[in-house]
Amino acid sequence: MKRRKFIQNTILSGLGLSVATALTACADETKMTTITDETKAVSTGKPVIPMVIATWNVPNATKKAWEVLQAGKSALDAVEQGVMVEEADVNNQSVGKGGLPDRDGNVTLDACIMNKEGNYGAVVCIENIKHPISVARKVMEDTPHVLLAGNGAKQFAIESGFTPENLLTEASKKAWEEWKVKSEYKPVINVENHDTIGMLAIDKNGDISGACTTSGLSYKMQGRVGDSAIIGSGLFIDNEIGGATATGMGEEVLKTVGSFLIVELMRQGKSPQEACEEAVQRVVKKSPNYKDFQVGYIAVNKQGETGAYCIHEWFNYTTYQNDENKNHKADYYDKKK
Ligand code: SD4
Repeated sequence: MKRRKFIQNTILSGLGLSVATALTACADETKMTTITDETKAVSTGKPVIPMVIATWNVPNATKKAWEVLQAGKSALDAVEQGVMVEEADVNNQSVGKGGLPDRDGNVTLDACIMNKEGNYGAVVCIENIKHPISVARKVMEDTPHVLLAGNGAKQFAIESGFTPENLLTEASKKAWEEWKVKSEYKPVINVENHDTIGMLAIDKNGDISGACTTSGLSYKMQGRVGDSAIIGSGLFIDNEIGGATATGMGEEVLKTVGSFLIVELMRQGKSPQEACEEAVQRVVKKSPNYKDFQVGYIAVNKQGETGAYCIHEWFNYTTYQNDENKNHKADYYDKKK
């Protein structure tokens, strides 16, 4: 099933009731590549690198990252430039410019990046900057800190040469205005639509990096920060082992430190697929209301073997590996409907 269908099937919560129409309208048919059958871990026995894996159906982003890797650049460059493609795409209403705003109409973005040395940089609740991932990289490389928030993050970005701009597009403003009619926050959540872009890459040297970028939960409370930019939750990389990244209900990912958990499970010998499944099961076990939200993980180990798993059907992800840019449907937990 295509992302459009996933969106149509989604019963959006009180946090984003009217988003369905907006997201359906914005879904770009040209980007819909074939979603293959549910895939378990790609187990090849021998390293399949370089490679790129990203949450959701983002062939333009994985293609960009792949090209960067083919040019002999680092995995860090690849994931930054890869997710920038989605940040710049105004039709993607969950990331960067065009992201859906918080309940007061502010587009606030979270992003983080992690390199092969285990260094990390992040920005949360940053406004007016189209490429938070690049600001996150600058935090990592140019400051003594790892995480800048809100105005401080924006100020740093401007001082670093980023140009502030309005990120609220007409389409997102319209969706927000429609949502405001009811402004329901009551969490009657079913499966929210999540389009956070988490990307992991392994370069020709076998080194791993990752990036994660989002506008977070639409119509969230002002100041709300999700999992995406928080180390260990939305993203974690250990160059000796592998990496993992998350999409979905950030509060649930945070409570189980999902990406760190997956990397640690791989360290203990689990495959990326087994590790993603166990991390999802951890969420399910801790949250009696797991039927009301989605969490999806992707992971890769040092050999380039991949895994993906989610709670509810229709989370998909994209890999660029073996010269092939491919979308896959992830296997899922809640099969008893
Ligand atoms: C968050 N994990 O802020 C993100 C939401 C998401 O597309 O995946 N949005 O909780």
